[in-house]
Amino acid sequence: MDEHGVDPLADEDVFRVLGPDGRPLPDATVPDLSDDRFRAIYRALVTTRRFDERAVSLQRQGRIGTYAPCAGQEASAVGSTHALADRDLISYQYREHGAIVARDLLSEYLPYWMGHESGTEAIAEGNVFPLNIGIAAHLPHAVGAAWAFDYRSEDRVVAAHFGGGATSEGDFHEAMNFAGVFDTPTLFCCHANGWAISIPESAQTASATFAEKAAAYGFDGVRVDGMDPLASYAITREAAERARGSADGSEGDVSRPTLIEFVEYRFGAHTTADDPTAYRDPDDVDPWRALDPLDRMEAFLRETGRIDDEGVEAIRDEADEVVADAIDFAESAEADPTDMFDHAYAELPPEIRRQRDELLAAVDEHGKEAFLRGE
Ligand SMILES: Cc1ncc(C[n+]2csc(CCOP(=O)(O)OP(=O)(O)O)c2C)c(N)n1
Repeated sequence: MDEHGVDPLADEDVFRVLGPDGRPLPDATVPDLSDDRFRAIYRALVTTRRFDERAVSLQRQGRIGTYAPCAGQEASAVGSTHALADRDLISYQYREHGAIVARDLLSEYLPYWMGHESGTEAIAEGNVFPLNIGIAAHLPHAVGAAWAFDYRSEDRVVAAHFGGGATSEGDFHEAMNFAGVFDTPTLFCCHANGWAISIPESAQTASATFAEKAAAYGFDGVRVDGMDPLASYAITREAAERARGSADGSEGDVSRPTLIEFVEYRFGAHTTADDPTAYRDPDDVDPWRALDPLDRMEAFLRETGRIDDEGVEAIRDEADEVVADAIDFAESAEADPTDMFDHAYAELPPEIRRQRDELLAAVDEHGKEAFLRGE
């Protein structure tokens, strides 16, 4: 181990490809990917981290709303998304920004955090459901979408992301039960990041692991080092094959869901409205920094001759550029106060229509600018 000390997952039964130092473990199988794909995973990790740093800074400047940082959790979102096909659907909570980066949707997405509903509308084009703040409320919808894919014989799976705290919600259990009974092609991606705001995992569940909850619903639960991008890739790939019903290629295979517990750690605050020093010692974070996914992936690429100083520099520059472009794009988005009525209903219910008409009349009277925040 390095200067940070003991590997926090040393005694945990988690699937890993890379050791904490980024070297493949002696008995691990490194996923069979092209050099470009390995570098693309690294690029997405670096871009996600850069986005995260800039997003927190933008919030502090009043340029975006409340934001949920993801530093430390990039590998699970990026690695799992690389293991899916583009046609597969992603339904996420609010912290798995790496999935959006891996789908190359950052510019389309960022406007959401600036209050533009167009942000969530645009990512739908890339097969990503809108983010979900009502904890676990997206899970029955994700299972419903997976069921629909199965019903229509479409070869598509759904990766549904959520935190450990979400497993205490009824929606989680209903979704898991339905998926188990009806064999929906769903990957339940549980991000065990240590906390649900200020509640530690030890106070969240009496189960030894989140993964073992899957047994109650009759399907597999697996635990993986969620700060290892290649392990996150491999385990998701396997789960996606099982969901497609082609795990071992044998005829008659049925599609099965999987619960994947990504064991990881949230380095930063729950959101920009949170102060983690109120409930945890800053020193608690340190051991987890030794598992930083960016360092491990960079070390892996260097060790295997897939990248050098110049390559790393180029990827960092590219990440800065992608994020800067996304911010420019988002800040140039035209705001319309009536947007908030547009995307929830195909047809507005009478009461909502009345509210919209009232707003339109007020906009007519006072001008649009009166309803938009000034610079
Ligand atoms: C139904 C519901 N209850 C409570 C909240 C308030 N809340 C927002 S985030 C959060 C914690 C969620 O923790 P977890 O699912 O572990 O995800 P994490 O934030 O750690 O990524 C809570 C309780 C909410 N958004 N929705």
